[in-house]
Amino acid sequence: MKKKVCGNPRIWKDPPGAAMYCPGCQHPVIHRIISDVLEDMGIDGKAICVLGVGCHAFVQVSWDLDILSCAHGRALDSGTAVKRLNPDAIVFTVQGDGDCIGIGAGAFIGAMTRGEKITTIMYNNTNYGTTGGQLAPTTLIGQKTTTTPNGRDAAMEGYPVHTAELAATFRGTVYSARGSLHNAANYQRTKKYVKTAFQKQIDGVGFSFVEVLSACPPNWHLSPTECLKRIEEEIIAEFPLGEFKKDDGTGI
Ligand SMILES: Cc1ncc(C[n+]2csc(CCOP(=O)(O)OP(=O)(O)O)c2C)c(N)n1
Repeated sequence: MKKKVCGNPRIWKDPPGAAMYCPGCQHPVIHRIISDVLEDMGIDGKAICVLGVGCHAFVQVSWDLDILSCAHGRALDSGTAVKRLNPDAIVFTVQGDGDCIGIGAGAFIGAMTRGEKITTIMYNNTNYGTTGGQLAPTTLIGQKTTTTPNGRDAAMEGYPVHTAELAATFRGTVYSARGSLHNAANYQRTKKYVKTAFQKQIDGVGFSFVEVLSACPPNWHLSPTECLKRIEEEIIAEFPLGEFKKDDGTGI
């Protein structure tokens, strides 16, 4: 039997939309992981992607896939409808941190409360990337953004939200993990998390979630290499990596 050992995934358009991203941005790396996982699992033919608004949503020019673009933050409301009307489809949302746990927090919590059989991949670059790097719920204490020029101050702007840990507290969530891409080992681990999340949807047991840390060189005012160092030394200290929940939907 022939086994493919290199080349682009089936849904990856030629040329892929990676060219739309700033140098060192890791959003297209997450797109690639999702593409590979869908193909490896043989579910790319029945996958439907529901998008929020933001840099993460530029994936629509990379993928040859059924895609629904929604208003900012509303991907999980629309994704709910798509999944309920197409229960055999693999429905997943691609969302930024601002989209998912900022403006879309209500939709996110609603989907987990109902235990929708959807998968969400949240790209956490600790800011609102597209609009110029404003404070997001995930911004670190002390981090300078365009709306916190002196650095995030907990007394003024509150503390960073730990989305993967929060997701794990919902009974309707059966899988929650956080990965990063700052080295090869973590790239592989993140790929495994994405695979497990889709498997939970195939098993039909509930909502599955993966948060992935993503470098944002222009808004962090760092070089791509410095961004990887920041993730390793600073961001993981706030947002630890790993699986926070993995169950079979029985709430155990
Ligand atoms: C209802 C609404 N509010 C605000 C905006 C403006 N807006 C577009 S993208 C964006 C930020 C996206 O940030 P995030 O979700 O973190 O994604 P990233 O760009 O970092 O991938 C905002 C505020 C919008 N398009 N619609």
